[in-house]
Amino acid sequence: MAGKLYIGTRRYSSWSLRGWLLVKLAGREVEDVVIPIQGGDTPAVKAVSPNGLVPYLEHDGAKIWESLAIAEYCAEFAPSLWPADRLARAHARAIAAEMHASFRPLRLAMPMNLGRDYSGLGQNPESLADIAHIDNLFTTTRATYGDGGPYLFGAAFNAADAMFAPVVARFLTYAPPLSATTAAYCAAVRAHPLVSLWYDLAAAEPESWRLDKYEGLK
Ligand SMILES: N[C@@H](CCC(=O)N[C@@H](CS)C(=O)NCC(=O)O)C(=O)O
Repeated sequence: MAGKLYIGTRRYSSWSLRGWLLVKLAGREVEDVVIPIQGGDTPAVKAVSPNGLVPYLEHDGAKIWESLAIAEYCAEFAPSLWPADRLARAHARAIAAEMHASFRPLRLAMPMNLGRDYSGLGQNPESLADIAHIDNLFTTTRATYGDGGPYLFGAAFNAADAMFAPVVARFLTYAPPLSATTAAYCAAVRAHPLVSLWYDLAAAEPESWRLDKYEGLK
């Protein structure tokens, strides 16, 4: 093992899912260190991570925090994490960066929970505006670059898909209104072997890691 990837409770930690997917897609052999999070200010996270957040990757002497920086680091080993075509690559980076910087109303209204069916919950004008915007991003990206496969840029599940995978997870848990294209994309992401593995590992986590604030939402 050439290092460690610190991640939070898989059931809840959306940013950890991004980092973990990126590291796995890049074929980096690191130990996964799962820290049960308390949904902010977890002392065990603060003790290891430079920004007090997960994911945090230590690999072969490099120390990388922030999921988008992890994406770029992983792409140094696996350049196909970004599309080969210049225009497609620019678009992939733009939507990944937008994901990293935005959509706070959606994230607040629909916290990731991989073990619940919260169909119909979390819809307010701001979260619905985020969802409509993301639906449009998915639809236009698929229409422009997605030929030849089910993912945003076609056959390969890449860094942009990894950045949006936790949004897909929210769409599956909260079932907001979605276009047919986005619903099909969500099904493809959920069926990806690494996403499936993450869901299985989340389902196997101890019940004692569950947090009241994310369970029993109404
Ligand atoms: N901008 C950061 C966000 C990371 C983040 O907010 N991680 C959350 C978990 S999803 C966290 O570490 N929270 C601290 C805690 O729960 O103690 C990134 O892109 O990696």
